[in-house]
Amino acid sequence: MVLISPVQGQVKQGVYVITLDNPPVNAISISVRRGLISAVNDFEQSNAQVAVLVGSNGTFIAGADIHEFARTSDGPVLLDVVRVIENCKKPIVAALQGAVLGGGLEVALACDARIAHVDTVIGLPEVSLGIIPGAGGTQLLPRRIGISRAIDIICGAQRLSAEEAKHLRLVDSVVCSDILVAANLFARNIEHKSSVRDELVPNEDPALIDQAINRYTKLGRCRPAIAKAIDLIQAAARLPIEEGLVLESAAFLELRKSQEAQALRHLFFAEKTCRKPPQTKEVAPIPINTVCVIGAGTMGTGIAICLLDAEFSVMLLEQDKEALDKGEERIFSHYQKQVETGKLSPVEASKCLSHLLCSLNWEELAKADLVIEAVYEDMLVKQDVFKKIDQFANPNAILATNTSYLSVDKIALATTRPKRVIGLHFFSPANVMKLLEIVNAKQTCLETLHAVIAFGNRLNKYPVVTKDSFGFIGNRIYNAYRTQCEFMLEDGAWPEEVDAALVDFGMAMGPFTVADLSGLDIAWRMRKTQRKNQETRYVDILDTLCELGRFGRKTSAGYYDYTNGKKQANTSELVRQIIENASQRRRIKRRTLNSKHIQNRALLSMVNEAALLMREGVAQRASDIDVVFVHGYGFPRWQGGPVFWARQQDRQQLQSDIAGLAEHGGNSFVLADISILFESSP
Ligand code: T1G
Repeated sequence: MVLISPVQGQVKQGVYVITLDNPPVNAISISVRRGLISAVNDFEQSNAQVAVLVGSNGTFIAGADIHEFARTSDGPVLLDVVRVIENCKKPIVAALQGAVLGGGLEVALACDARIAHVDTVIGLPEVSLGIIPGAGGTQLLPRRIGISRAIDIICGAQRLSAEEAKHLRLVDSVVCSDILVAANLFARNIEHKSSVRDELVPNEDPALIDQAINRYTKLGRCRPAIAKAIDLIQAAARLPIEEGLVLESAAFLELRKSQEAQALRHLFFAEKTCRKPPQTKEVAPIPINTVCVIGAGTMGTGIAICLLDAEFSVMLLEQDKEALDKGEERIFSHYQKQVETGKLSPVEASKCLSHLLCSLNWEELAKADLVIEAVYEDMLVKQDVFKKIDQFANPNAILATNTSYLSVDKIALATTRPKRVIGLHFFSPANVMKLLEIVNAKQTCLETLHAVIAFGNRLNKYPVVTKDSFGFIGNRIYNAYRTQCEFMLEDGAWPEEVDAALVDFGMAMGPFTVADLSGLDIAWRMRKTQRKNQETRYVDILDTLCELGRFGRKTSAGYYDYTNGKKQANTSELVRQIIENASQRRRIKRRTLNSKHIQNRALLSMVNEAALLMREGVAQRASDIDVVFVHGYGFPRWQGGPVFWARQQDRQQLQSDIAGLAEHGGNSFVLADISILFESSP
């Protein structure tokens, strides 16, 4: 079998055109590296005096091939390609379009000029993968744009437009026409090489550099790639480029092996995978352009804003005029704030708002392709609303509920079209959180499922499909984790100790701080509707707090006390007494639990529940569970998610540690066989 190189070179009207074709994004794999080196050498031997490097598939180069990072491959590295381009005796012009990211920008900077199509996106986002630019980016970029801007772009993983890049002299010209024609024209007039590597880092005010460093050293913990990038960018000002490149290569190889980089790579692919609909027979698409949101409360208006941002036509429907006016006001003030903070221009904001219709008239429903119900979280209320929706909505419309734990199967039975009913569990604030749980009910048809997955992707969310099961994926795991943390309160820990241990692990907030934030009364109300099984260890600390009217931040008292909205670091004597009474009632002799113990029990409870969800078929893929917990519950990205964390442990030891949870959980604890987390597709 003849392997055709993904890189072809040929002379066209006196210009040597090097075309890179490695779909879908021209990632630089080993065959691309070999092909580029061979094409540049061939160009050098040819009669052509100038070359143009262009990508197929509507893009330049999206970077090194991330699939290759997990293995060491022999053959040339990307820095070898950069050097061959820089040392070529004749000039090479880069024709930029689509994505010019990571190694793609490093290759472009090695060229002698860069012409960019107006729609090009340019950047060095490697820190998002826990690594740093490894083919000269930390040394070339500051030579062209200075230290402080290079720190912003590399440590902030910033993606620049073509015009922004031109402003920084990263591209020589921006065109709206065919990029290859424009680059060829430019190439004919280029007279000599001009390599970025020969430039010196421009002098700049040290205060600007310090400010840039401060902007990123505070950014999140466990970000060794950011710290290393700052060191290397600053080194560019004092070291000859070859010395800087040696340091950069060593750091790149070290970071690439790091647990953080492996975790971030795992998430990169997990996020792509969850966006793909089930691979099945051809499915007739159901176009969604007009969406009706029912309920103008916090969730309803958050969902409406999310839809307006994605340029859907939105109808916000309420049955109560006052509630509708409040909801409309909430949306308008959101866009006003976006303009005040410069996130949107007045024109952009009014364009979004022009797609909004607020109404009390249910007849409007007939225009919607998709109806999203976001009313009070009560089964009877939702079933009534769905009966009404079913009457007014057009026959092809998809009907979705935003329920966070109620049965979508049951809600579907309230309609005459269960095949068109599905769950769309948005997370609050809906216009910010990227997770969208799609609840695929028993009668939901494939067309409906595919349509809402495409809808979720258009909202730029991660649409994770779950079966209809209490708590779906995220709340089910969160409930297990939160229950284990409550056990630890009775066993001897204070809320601030549990919260601190989990924040130390990397969670955005501890469970008791989260509980106070969301309101203890919500969980209290739900607990009262659930049958108590005597076998189950039930911690009633939250109930006692609620009976005292301590609902959390909104009542300035919950697990913690709040003064002027500020949380007191330690729990009060009253709360500690409530906790000690709970321990006494259970005849538990309280003992000190250290941070590691707290972290382990919390994580083990998540892993056990994840395995149960996989066994029950509620989650389709183990990697989906990581996407859910990172994007919905603040699990630290650099730890990869509960499943990724489990896969880093010794499997036998992990299974035995999880079995140990049974001593805390009583007879109701269901022990999972966690092997499924190691077997299922990534
Ligand atoms: N390597 C391998 N595959 C990649 C890839 C990459 N760099 N980028 C994207 N893909 C795949 C992706 O998995 C998906 O595959 C398909 O392309 C479409 O992606 C030495 C070391 C380019 C803006 O971080 O930001 O260079 O699921 O669904 O929405 O210094 O992908 O279809 O099989 O996202 O149009 C630095 C990461 C690498 C860029 C396109 N580069 N990619 O977005 O499509 S490190 C990046 C993106 C590096 C050097 C260092 C986006 C995109 P599949 P997609 P999209």
